[in-house]
Amino acid sequence: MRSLPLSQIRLTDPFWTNWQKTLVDSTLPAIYKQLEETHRLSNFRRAAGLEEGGFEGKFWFDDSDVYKYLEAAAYGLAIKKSPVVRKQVDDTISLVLAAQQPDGYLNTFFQLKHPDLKYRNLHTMHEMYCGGHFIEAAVAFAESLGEKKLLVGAIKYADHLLNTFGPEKRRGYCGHEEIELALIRLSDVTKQAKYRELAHWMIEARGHSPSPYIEELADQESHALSPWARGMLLQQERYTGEYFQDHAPIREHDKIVGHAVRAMYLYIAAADLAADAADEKLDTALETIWTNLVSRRMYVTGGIGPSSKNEGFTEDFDLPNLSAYAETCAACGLVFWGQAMLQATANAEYADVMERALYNGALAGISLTGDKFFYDNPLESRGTHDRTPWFGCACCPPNIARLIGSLGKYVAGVNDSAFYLHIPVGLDVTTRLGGVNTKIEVKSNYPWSGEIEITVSPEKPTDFELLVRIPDWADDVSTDLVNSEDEADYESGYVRFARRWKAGDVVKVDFGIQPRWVESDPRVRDNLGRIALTYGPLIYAAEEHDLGFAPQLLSVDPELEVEVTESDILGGIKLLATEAISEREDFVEGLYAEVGTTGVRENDAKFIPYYAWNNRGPNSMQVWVRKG
Ligand code: FUB
Ligand code: ZN
Repeated sequence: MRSLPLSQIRLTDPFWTNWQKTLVDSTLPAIYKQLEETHRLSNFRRAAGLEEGGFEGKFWFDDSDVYKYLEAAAYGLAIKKSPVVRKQVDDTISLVLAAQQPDGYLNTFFQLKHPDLKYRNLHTMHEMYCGGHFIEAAVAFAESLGEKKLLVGAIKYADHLLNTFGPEKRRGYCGHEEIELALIRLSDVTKQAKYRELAHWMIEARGHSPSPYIEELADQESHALSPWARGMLLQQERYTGEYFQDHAPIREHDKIVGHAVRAMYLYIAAADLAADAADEKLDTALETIWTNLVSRRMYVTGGIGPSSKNEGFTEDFDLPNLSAYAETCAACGLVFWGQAMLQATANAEYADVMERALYNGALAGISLTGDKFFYDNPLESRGTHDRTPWFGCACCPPNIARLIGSLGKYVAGVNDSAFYLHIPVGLDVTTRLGGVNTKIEVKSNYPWSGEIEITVSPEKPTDFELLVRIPDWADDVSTDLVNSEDEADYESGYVRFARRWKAGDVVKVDFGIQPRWVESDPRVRDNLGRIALTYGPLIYAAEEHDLGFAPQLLSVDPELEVEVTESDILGGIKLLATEAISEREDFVEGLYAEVGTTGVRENDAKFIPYYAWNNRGPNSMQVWVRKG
């Protein structure tokens, strides 16, 4: 199964069309402004010789933010014309190409600051990570807009890599995975196998002892760029490599470890390797890692990587709420990896996770206004968290931007004889099915309503399968193939209609969205005695703004009715409300007293979607509330 080219799919439901409009009108200009103000664009000007000065900025991978912005802008411009974004993008592309060396190398940190140290500190310095994002931006322009200017530079860059690394050349791979998946995308768009081969070789090279990173430590001069890295590389002077997923050859990985974003990006590329070689051992390894992640190490929001220490994974069931790191990039990465696994298997379980991460853990990373961002996404706040316009390490803003822009790639999939609706958003698609040009229109007001209507219009009657995912949370689904006696069957989490279609055939599906309380595996100690409220794909949270007091004081009874009401707050969310008890904060006896001293009162507790929290300023918030 493959995703649809963005030129063939348009999202039409109010929820996502609003986010995509916000992307073009607000997010992209806001990110561009930050790129300029934080010298990220000046670095390119300086490397191009258009301006005097050296590298400015806190991080050696600042270039990657410029590329991720470009990638998001390519998607945005395919959705909506904007002369402002167009001009900013054209200027940026010119700068990037002007900064590239004649031999294809491009990295403003090294060009401006350490020209003699290129590729000598692969473990920390992110050169190929930046290059990977350069390639992804170029591919996005080629695929979404048919513009190849940046692609010419990206090919030159990839050829430079091919001349430097590989089986007969140097054994080297980047400490932050990304180049692998980017080379695969480049292969797809150029139809040149050599880029995919290099990507696959890098995945295979990883995790074998001795790691090239150990040898790099002996290079005093390049090691001086990242003296702190010694502690990450060596534990009691022993190399473990887990942080970079360099701890074992890929087929021996049996759980998710290390830095979360790195892991996601590696396994996206590995899914391609597995599919390419029909490699059962690798399939099994990927399934095992995935299962470990989603059944023991993922927040209910689809956030992943609980710890700020390694920006990544710790132990099974270690999912603290208040200190959750759950980086926005990691949730985006989970959507991306979920899609790669889904395309390889057509198993709806991957789409369940994609949907969870998309509507919750990833989307919480951006404000409703599109110009403020979260880096970490806790499931509880005591009023100290607040989205900001930018970060010193600014990976998250352009990552959520590129996900929103490219959403059409994640919600549906096709092969020659089947159309898959993974996430029931509203959309218009024109594609070839059963050898015939076919229009598919999905009318939907998801996630606020579970009722959708699919109209299928092939140019002439044709046979193909229409598959609609039954979400894991849906327990009362009805389907209706209007004016037909044809039966549907079920396959790997999808309801399937396999038949001859003619223009105007209609399928109606009702996913029966109702508020539902969920609980966790008791081994997640932080959630013991707690429950979380959901509505379709959305995880809800209680915020002090709606309660008038901190949600930590609440206790709710899951047996009581949850009322659903339309609202015009927070962009028109559905509010959920239930009767609840809360402790009064009028404890006057000192710090400790007899049980029963604390008074309680009855409240009407309102809940809002988690993604929409902190849009009315900082305040206390909780996803897992006490069960009373
Ligand atoms: O290192 C590049 C990016 O910055 C990572 O993906 C994020 O976790 C942050 O460290
Ligand atoms: Zn990030």
